[in-house]
Amino acid sequence: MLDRPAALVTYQAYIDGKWVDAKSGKTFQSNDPYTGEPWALIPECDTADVNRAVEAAARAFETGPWPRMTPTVRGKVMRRIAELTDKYAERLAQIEVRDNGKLISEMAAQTKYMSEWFYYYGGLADKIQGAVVPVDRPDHFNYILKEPVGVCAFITPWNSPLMLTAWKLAPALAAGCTVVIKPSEFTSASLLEFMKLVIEESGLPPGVVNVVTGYGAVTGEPLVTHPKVAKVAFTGGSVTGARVNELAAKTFKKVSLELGGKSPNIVFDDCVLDDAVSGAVSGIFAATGQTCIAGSRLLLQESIHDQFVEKLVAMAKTARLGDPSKSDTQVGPVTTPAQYQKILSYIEIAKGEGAKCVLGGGPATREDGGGKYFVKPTIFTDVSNKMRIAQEEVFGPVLSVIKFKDQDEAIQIANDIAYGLGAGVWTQSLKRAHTMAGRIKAGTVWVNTYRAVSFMMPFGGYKASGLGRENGAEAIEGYLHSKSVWINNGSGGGNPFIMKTAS
Ligand code: TXE
Repeated sequence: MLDRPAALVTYQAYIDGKWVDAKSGKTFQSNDPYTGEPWALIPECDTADVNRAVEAAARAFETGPWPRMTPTVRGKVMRRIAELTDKYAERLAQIEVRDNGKLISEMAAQTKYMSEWFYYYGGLADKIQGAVVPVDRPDHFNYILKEPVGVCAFITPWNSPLMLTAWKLAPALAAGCTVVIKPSEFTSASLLEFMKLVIEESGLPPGVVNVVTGYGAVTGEPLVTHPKVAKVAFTGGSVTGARVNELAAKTFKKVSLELGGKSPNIVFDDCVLDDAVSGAVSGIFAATGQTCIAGSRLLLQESIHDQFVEKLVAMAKTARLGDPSKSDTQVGPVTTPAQYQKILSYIEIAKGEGAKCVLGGGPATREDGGGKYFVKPTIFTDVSNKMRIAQEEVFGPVLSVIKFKDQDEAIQIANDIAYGLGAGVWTQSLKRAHTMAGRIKAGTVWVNTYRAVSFMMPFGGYKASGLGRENGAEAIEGYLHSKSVWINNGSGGGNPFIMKTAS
């Protein structure tokens, strides 16, 4: 269990290798979602601080050693970052639990696994290769140079603060970019600890990674609009993502967006029932449902619907609510008061729409094992895909169960949504598994599993779930320019008034 000292911990921002207060001297409080009490003071950075951080990152990119050192040496520094991440994984997990209320069992696994991103992309640093292209012009030698894009801005959310930063930071560093990160105002502490324990100790040159803390409009907007930022990588809600995309477009930045979801978890009558029940529970109640990949629409084939719901309710009912820092807790608090209110309001919307609440359906009090910001694991049946509870992201422990007749109807319902982040399929038929994987419009399809992610597999969304991909070898392309180089080894002759195309 976490030791929760009463005194507030004071943090500083990290700019150009130095710990600094916001220029205005302003701070704001970060709350422990389990107790509802403030536990940390975070600097409230504004445009002046953002400008300082971007200038530092720009200097580090234009004249500093990081983009200039050999990629092999860059890879070695990244391996050091990975080793230090491993070393401090437990400490970082504890801070995340204190700041966002996720379970220690989940966060400890996450922070431990996080080092793999730095090992993997550190290993890729000296495998970023251009190409020689046999262009169809005599006497020409052509090649493609891969170059880092420059200063990158990361805007990150509160649900997995460090992990979602690592997904961006590791490929950016491997490419030779420099970075300014703005974490969520609800969960800044773990990143600041990461800077102290890992980045400072790793020997990364000053200015390569900077952190400014604060609110979206005050800190985030000056960052995503700064003319010296070349790329924005954002994870958060779709509405904010659209705004960030619009702002970044004005100065033609590269943008990647990992946004919301309303993922279908589809169960066919030929599945292994107990596995699918467990997969449905994990899809929606793990992390208190506060994940972009939550399997929040459970599509059940009508022939197994009643039996499945019975088993599902029986399993979900046993979930142990409580202190997220206890290793046997299964459902923790909601991270923010606003999110708590949002979840409760969606429960009321679902009831008003005529969905049938078969489990939960409101706040969980201390008597239920909960506390201040706890919501009971909630299941609605008799949901139609047209209802708001089926179409809109709740981001909480609220499951909508929708019936389907056959495979075609399952596909139609699965794709009839603005989002396309993930999907689960439960079947023992190999043919059906491949057909579903091909026909579902989502960035990830899991068959007979759910919520699996790896640094080696691309992750991202279709439609309102985002732009671009993180993870896997291809993610590094998002941090690179391809430059075409043309060397004419022949004469300079030819008609100067027409474009030089193939001879
Ligand atoms: O996220 P926001 P919020 C969803 C979830 C949740 C909703 C709102 O449904 O209920 O989004 O949550 C920064 N310019 N997800 O408000 O606003 C902000 O400071 C630049 C899904 O917490 O998306 C934070 O750092 N930056 C999700 C980050 O954007 C701005 C994870 C994300 O905040 C900004 C979290 C602006 N104008 C919430 N406004 C997922 N898909 O994983 C805000 N920010």
